[in-house]
Amino acid sequence: MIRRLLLWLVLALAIGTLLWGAVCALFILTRPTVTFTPEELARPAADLPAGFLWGTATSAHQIEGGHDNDWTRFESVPGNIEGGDRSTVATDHWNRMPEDVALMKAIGANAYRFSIEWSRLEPEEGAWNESAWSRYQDLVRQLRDAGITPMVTLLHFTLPNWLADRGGVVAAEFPERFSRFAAQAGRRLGDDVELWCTINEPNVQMYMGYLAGVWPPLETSPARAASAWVGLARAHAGAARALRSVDPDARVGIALNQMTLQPEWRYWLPDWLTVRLVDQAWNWAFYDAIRDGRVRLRLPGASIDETLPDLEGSADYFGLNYYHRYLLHAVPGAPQGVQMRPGPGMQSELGGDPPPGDSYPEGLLLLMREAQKRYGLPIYITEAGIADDEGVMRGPLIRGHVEAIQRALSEGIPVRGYFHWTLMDNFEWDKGYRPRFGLYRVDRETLERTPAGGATVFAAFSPER
Ligand code: IFM
Repeated sequence: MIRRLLLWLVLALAIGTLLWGAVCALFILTRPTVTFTPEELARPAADLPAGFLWGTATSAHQIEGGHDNDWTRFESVPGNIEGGDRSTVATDHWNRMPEDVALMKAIGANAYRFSIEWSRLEPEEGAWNESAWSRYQDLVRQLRDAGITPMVTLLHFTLPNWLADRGGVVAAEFPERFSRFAAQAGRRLGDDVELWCTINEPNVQMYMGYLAGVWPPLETSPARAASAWVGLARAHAGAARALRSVDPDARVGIALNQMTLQPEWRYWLPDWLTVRLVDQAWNWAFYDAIRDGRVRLRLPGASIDETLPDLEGSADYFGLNYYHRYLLHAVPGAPQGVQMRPGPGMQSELGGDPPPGDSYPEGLLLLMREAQKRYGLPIYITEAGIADDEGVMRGPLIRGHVEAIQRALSEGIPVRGYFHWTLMDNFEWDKGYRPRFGLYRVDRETLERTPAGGATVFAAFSPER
């Protein structure tokens, strides 16, 4: 009797182990990893194809100075920004545009992604600031004269105060007001601008402002986060329609923050399931909604399933902002049930608690493959970079990104451009000026720009060299 029981027990254990192994193998096989060897990273990259956009990315609030918007109000509250830093002057780019265009040219950039500041252009509802519009028109002309293709972002986190006061991105009127702004931009800049990015990182704006509660409007409500998501999705759809109707050549997309997510324990099913859930919500839900015309998002504490026909087909390209890899571990009781930690790669100096993920250039290839599988759209890497004060990690990082791009191209994935974040050190939101992401180092006293570590590597890969 006992022997029989033991036999059954062993059998059950063996079958259980087999099943467990099969399920883990299924997850592992459906999410392959990739590692670039030191030799691959050291080899001189083959030339990027003709027409490949090789540039830098910035945002208005982080570099221009002289703003009056929801963020400047937020910055005025002690404790909101590390070191008490303010964006008042930023890098004074507003007054140094020709100098900064020359900096781009000097490192071989042939493209530039920047944002136009809504609060400057429409400081009061419906009142357009003509001189600010002409400053941007001028910038676009300077870029074109220098052989630099512009990509214009319409919303990069900051909102005019009049809109923030009425609820910001969750206000019912937000999508319509934003579409009107997009139409103005298309009319005024469309002759020289083809590439548009409606919104930068809607997933970050939703998470930081409405779930983590560390950016304006400092909320921590899943229900409000879900409304913010829908508001941003509607606003994107409206802006895409507006741009396409005033400028038939417009090519429109949205830049999503994407992360490589891996299980902390490779043979632990709950970690794989956590990876699945977070990956879908963070990396794919927004563009899936654009593909399907239906917003589906599951957050801990709220979920959305809403049909938005206008969204369908509202992107001509996939915009990918890439910085971090995280290892995820399912921990009941942890915030949102997940513990996140960086992998073993280069560590960004962005700081924070928990610390940001590590830099893992291979992840860029994995994300491009998945995006290609899901959407089949041309891909622009709309941002990628690292906070690196000494400038020793930036060069290797760029090499890794180029390797990822070359491999993607060789697999037939239509990668069309790479915008390194960022041209020069700038105002890094709640972290102030401490993290240095720039290909140019900015002296905080004199605002003088000098090439930083990584600038020569960036220049060496330029298709213009
Ligand atoms: O500085 C930010 C940018 O505004 C959005 N993407 C990430 C960058 C680095 O943290």
